[in-house]
Amino acid sequence: MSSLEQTLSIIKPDAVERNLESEIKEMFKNKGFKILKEKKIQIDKSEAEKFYKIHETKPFYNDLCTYLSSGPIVVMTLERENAVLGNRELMGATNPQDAIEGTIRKKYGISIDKNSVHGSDSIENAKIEIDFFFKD
Ligand code: IDP
Ligand code: MG
Repeated sequence: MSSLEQTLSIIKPDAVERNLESEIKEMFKNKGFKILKEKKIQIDKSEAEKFYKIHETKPFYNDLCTYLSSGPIVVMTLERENAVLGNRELMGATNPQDAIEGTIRKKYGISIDKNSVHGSDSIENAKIEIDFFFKD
């Protein structure tokens, strides 16, 4: 069974900094994703801490939040059939070294922390994350 879904994607600072925004959007479009909403913003550290709250007990939490707030990011609502899982597949493994050919992280990721993209990991979290960035 498939169903039309929305997911949140972020092009992270390392990719925006290398001007990879249009290449990455092209990869989404080629896989059938529609970009419903998008904005380029820079968030402050406290917003990054809120966004990544699920990871607050992890040893990398502080560095992760410093990093996400270190430069401009592009946040997008993507829509497609099975968008959540489809985006996770297109992104590839968290560590670019483990990502398979054809994925965004394989192509553009630098390291486990500078891995170029974020994508929601469940339908429930996608709703929360879309609201986080796009609720009026
Ligand atoms: P995901 O982005 O593939 O969903 P998560 O486990 O949700 O991966 O972790 C969120 C982000 O935290 C990752 O994208 C990565 O940038 C960073 N991260 C995850 N694990 C590590 C680690 O072991 N060391 C440093 N950074 C990490
Ligand atoms: Mg995650």
